[in-house]
Amino acid sequence: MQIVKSNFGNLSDGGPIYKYKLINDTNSFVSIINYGGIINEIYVPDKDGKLENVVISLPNPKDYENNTCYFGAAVGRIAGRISNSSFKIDNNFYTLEKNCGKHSLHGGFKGLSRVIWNVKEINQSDFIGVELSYFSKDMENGFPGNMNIKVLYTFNNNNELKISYTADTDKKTIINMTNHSYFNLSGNYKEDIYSHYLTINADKIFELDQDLIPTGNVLSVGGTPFDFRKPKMVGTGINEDNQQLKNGNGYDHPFILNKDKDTEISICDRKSGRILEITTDQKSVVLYTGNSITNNYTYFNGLKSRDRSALCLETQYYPDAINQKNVPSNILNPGETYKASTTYHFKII
Ligand code: FUC
Repeated sequence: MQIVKSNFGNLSDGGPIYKYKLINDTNSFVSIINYGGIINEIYVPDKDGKLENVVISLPNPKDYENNTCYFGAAVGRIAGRISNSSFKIDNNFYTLEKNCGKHSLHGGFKGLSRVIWNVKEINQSDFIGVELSYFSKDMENGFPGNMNIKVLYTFNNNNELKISYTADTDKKTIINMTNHSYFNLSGNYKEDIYSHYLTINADKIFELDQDLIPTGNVLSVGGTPFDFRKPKMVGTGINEDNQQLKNGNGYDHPFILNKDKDTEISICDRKSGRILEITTDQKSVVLYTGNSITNNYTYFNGLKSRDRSALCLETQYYPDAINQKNVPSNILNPGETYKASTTYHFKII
């Protein structure tokens, strides 16, 4: 296994960006860049051993700078929306940037997905990796607390990519991180994602309003297009006449994981034979079917971007928890360490 560091190009202010390619002994690889902690590419084999890219990948740093899709990024301090861009801890009110109508999305305009991270390469006998670290100042983007934030990406010879997040603070604050990779297992986006079989071990989802903010109600998936408890094609119910799907313009919903199986989320593309199994210590996953990718981007292989060309499975704590009455809030106190991890295991049928 080896790590290959290369120049990935420059940001619009001229700053150089580097790519760290984690290559295992089967030649599968995962590339991470120091801008936004972005996973730039994941090459894993299909059933005939052909290595192809299974995530949306843009060719240079400037493309990532200008995108509003958070392609591949480490998202924080808070993944998803904070309703009305405000929250309260004890008697302190905090106001955030409104970058999604009146709400705050994915940590604000210049959240963790748009900063430069320090990188430490890690070479162990059974895995390789990069540890990204970033010091986020008190009140950066409106969030309290000086925070030391780390994201560790490791890759091994079983094609397991593990992402582990840790953070500490010197003031009561909130944090909820995720990775925003867009998966398409067909390889280089040959096929759309409607024929991917998806399994999510979740009996319930959070109901969302038209702004995609949780209403406080929990809905059972049984008999609805949200039932992925047995493998089902993503396209099967996506166009059903369902108010929740209308609100999201497709799937853009937090599933409450049952937490009674090791692998709670999986996708399978039967044609290529690729399977992705996801295990996480987080309580929920947002399934986002790339409903508003638009045609504004060009992927690494020259293909024009398009809606629904890939899907995200954003493992995380419950969205908008600090403002939701019926879920425990996710306050991090000084002296405590925030910890979250998710493993993406790429396999063949
Ligand atoms: C997901 C969605 C949002 C948004 C963003 C880019 O996390 O929940 O609706 O489009 O990605």
